[in-house]
Amino acid sequence: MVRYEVTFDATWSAETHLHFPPNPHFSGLIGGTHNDKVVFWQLGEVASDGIERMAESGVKSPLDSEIDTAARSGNAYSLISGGGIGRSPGSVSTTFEMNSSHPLLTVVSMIAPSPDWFVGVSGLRLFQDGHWLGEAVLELDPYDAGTDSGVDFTSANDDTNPSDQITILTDFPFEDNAPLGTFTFRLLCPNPPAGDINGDCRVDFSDLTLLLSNWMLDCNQNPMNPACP
Ligand SMILES: [Ca+2]
Ligand SMILES: [Ca+2]
Ligand SMILES: [Ca+2]
Repeated sequence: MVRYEVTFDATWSAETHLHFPPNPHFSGLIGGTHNDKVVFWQLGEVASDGIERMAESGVKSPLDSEIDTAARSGNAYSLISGGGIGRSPGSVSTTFEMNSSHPLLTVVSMIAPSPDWFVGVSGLRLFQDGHWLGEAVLELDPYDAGTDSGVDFTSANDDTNPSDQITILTDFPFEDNAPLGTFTFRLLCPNPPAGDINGDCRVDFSDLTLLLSNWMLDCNQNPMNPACP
């Protein structure tokens, strides 16, 4: 089992986007860690009830129940549930646990106010080639859940029935094609093994490279070397 921290840095602002609503915010982070036998949402597919409710109202239920159901069948491991961003631009972090039989991660947040727009990631793999990624940074595009037909941030509710596919929003009001922020996933390593110089919880050639780059370094002779204080 390992622990990761996710930081949602929202950059969405009047500087990054031509159309920017009053009271810009993001709903609380919600998602889970899982294996490849389960998908909670996907571009080109129809949204689940949980994704519809999250994208339209910013609520965590019933998406949390969908993740819980997957956990009871062994396909999900942990729930990711964090705070929102009360005003964009802004930032929020939370931590969660994963294991190597559940190497994927899904997490979402509603763009607010909006009809059914959200940011998120689906099935991001953090365990690759036998080891955990020390850090992963993802740019966040705006997605349309396909469950409400409103076209502007504060459009009245207009249920899309039957639902359309989930798509990337590239037209009004996101025709700038600028990301709304980033998710940064960072492996937490409270007890690093001896020799783990870059703090990714394992000792390998990248640590050796750092060690050799500083080998016999004399900071009196080379005070400008980045390894010197
Ligand atoms: Ca829509
Ligand atoms: Ca709807
Ligand atoms: Ca290391």
